[in-house]
Amino acid sequence: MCLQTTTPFNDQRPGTSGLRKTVTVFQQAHYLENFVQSVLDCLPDLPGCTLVIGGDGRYHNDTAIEIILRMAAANGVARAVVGHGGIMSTPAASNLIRQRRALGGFILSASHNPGGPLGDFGIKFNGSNGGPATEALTEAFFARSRQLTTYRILDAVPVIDLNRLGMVALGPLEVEIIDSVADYALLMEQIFDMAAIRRLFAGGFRMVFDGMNAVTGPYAVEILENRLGAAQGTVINRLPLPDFGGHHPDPNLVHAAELVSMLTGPDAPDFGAASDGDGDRNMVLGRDFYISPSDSLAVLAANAHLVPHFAAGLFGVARSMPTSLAVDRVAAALAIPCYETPTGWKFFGTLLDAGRINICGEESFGTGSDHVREKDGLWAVLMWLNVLAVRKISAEALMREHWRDYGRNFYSRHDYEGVESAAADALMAELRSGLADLPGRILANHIVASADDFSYADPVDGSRSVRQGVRIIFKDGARIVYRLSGTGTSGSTLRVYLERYEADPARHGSSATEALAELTRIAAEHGGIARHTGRTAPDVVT
Ligand code: VG1
Ligand code: CO
Repeated sequence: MCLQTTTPFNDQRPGTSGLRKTVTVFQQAHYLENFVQSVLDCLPDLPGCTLVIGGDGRYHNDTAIEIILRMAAANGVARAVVGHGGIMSTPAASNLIRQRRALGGFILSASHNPGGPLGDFGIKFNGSNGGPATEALTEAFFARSRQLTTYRILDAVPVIDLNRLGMVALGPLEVEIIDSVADYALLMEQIFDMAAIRRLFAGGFRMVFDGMNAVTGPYAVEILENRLGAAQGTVINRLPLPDFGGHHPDPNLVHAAELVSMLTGPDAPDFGAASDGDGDRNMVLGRDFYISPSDSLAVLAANAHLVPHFAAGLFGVARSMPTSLAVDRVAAALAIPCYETPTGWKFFGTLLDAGRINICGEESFGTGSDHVREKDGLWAVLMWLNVLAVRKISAEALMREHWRDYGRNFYSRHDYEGVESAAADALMAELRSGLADLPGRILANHIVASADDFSYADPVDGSRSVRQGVRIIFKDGARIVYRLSGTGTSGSTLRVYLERYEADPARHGSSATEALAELTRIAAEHGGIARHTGRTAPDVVT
């Protein structure tokens, strides 16, 4: 046991989803150790507890796990449950924390950020409910990190071989290395109509799942190919690699270009899907047909009762504020509540725990339910497969039918990446200062109904979160939202979210780009995007 002296770092405030920095920052002496000790110091009941530890396999994963294990041992943790090879998807970790009644878990991932020695690394703590630490807790971690002068770590112990399944002792700590795929696959079998999906594949339904050389590959191979009978080779880029094979593991139209091209043309498979670095995101595609995450959330909510886990129906849904209002229309039709939360999965936790909602999602390719406390990429894909198997129609037909019944919320997100932070802050400050004058003003043809900086009071625990994004809501229901990303590691990323409702089925055929062209111009001009950032076009449009 060793009590190591250290000096605090001043930049360890977790963002939207954990602490994310470049690998080089994490490689500084004491950097990871300081953050881990700050987290451990904020946890009650640490002695004798169980912790789950795993990551998305990106560069620095093994080193970080070794450090966390030695620190857990020195801090009185009794048992650590670790994924085979140090690998565990975020939803699988959430499930294990719940199943093992662990005090919580460390998830090592920078999710959709690029990996490798020059890429990003991240660490996040999830609590005993399996969900990301609340904002109050992450603020406590940050406060502790600014005062930390010592940390505890076991020294002079051999390095554990994370590739050997079973139990091994690390000083007083029991380390259990497990195959996290098995537990996760079992959970999925309890939720879905596996027989119906098996029949779908047996009937010739073809799909491609892009693992993006990130964490989901092994889970997808086991569930889709081995248990559901999808053709061998359905899962591409299936091998988790420390640099994700040089790819950017962000499942969107830009970074999953290979999958998009495979889904194009008359001979393309029926269905395509991709997941991100840590397996919590999903993008789904029909043949020649892109499905926006907001639409996916809405259509899955509308058809959830076809899935055994939701056979009794939904009792509530939630979406993050920038996510489109498509799911609100489904909730209204079902006469169930729809909650609007700030961006980030941590805000769904209290609602899920309290049994107020059983499906929720974000526009950023995140969909999930009460089965775990994280968004879950493969779960969303299985939801689609289950619904398609029962409805016996194509993904495109299902979506078009949904628009016909509920109307279509045209939606798009524009990201301006790597903007100079001072410029991005100035843009947001200017937007905030102009909010009071907006209601009643006409921007192009649209009358502003309301404008604010979104704040949220958690209906379960009453905690408040402020400054969660500037929104301008027009009388016709159209919306523009501006916010800065909380997951980047250099400069700032400005996100602009655009949405417009169209009831008329005759107009549902246009592309989101066409339908949102006017709103895009208004957003650029009103935000002074070119003036502040020098950019005339976004880097990524989803
Ligand atoms: C982004 C998304 C947000 C998501 C978060 C973590 O955050 O917008 O919806 O919850 O990433 O997802 P931001 O602050 O960059 O907009 V993941 O898959 O990185 O754990
Ligand atoms: Co992720």
